[in-house]
Amino acid sequence: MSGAEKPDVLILWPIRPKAMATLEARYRLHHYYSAPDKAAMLRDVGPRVRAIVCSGEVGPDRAMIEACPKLEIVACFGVGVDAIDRVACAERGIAVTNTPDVLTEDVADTALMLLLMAFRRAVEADAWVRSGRWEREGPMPPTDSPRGKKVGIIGLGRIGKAIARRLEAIGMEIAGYHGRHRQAAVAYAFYDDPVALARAVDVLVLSCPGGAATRHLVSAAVLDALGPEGYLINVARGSVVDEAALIAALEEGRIKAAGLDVFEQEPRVPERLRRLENVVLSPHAASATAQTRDAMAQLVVDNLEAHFAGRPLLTPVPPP
Ligand code: NAP
Ligand code: 8YV
Repeated sequence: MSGAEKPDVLILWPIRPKAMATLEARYRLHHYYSAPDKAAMLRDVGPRVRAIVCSGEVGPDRAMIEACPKLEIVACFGVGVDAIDRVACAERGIAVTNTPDVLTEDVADTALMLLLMAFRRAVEADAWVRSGRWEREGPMPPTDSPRGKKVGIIGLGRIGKAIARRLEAIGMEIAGYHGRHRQAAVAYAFYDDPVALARAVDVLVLSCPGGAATRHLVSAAVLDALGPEGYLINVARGSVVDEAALIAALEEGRIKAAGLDVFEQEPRVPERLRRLENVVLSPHAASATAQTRDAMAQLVVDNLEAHFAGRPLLTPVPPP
């Protein structure tokens, strides 16, 4: 492809260095994420843009899609595509791709890590040593054991099942799951009501998509059903939880603790949440190992290559 023919690609989120170098060689990149005047960049290059690279966190809304009349494909560096206005894409026949499977195991590891850190009060234990409390005051009080505790999973898909495997391996019981459908091949109990699932378990794990359909699925009522001995682990999206209700429940001891990788207004995390000792916080990093992020980035590169070569996409997301 000669320089003049290189398709214009708008970059909303810089992916991994090697993949960015490949994209740089093949396309005319427009680095929207770092543009000092984003509106001016969109006005200037929007009419030429044929592809957008975005992430699980930042995707094109309807206004951006409309500003790119030649847009053909949105390649998401992430499996969750809730940041993309997929209805606006479908109306124009714009393809959407994501990065399923390659991140499943690392995200499930993070859910297990957050769960164990919350149960074993790992942040407090670390501070107990560093601050000298161990020397001054002796051993830290005992924590909770996860063994034998009942778990409910909201979103028992690729990641939810990988989490279930890990939790069973450490002796927890998967007592049920919630989703839009009962899964014929799954033996765990299906709950069509998240409140009923929360009432039946000690730990609620979230691994469903974000977006309008799941907004505040975990409400004050769900948290109250989980109860004062209950734990919440969220590797899904911040939007799935009513964060104000969660903060109140944690502050008032109406649930015991939480492990959170995702938040409603990332990267802003409310001060009240940051002050709490019964919460473990992670900066939306569940897939963030160098190896997995490289595999995700390669899928972005490969999907764009397939699209511009007229070949089938590797990981297309069906229209909503
Ligand atoms: P998946 O295989 O498509 O699984 C999604 C699961 O959620 C399915 O079991 C689905 O079951 C359920 N679900 C879909 N819509 C729902 C709704 N409205 N209410 C309740 N359940 C619903 O996807 P995956 O690869 O496991 O990824 C799941 C999600 O994890 C992503 O969409 C993303 O939000 C999140 N994620 C987060 C990170 C991170 O960095 N923290 C990384 C990767 C992924 P039904 O079809 O029966 O509803
Ligand atoms: C990433 C994610 O944090 O895959 C997803 O849905 O949220 C994560 O893997 C993100 O997409 C990379 O910025």
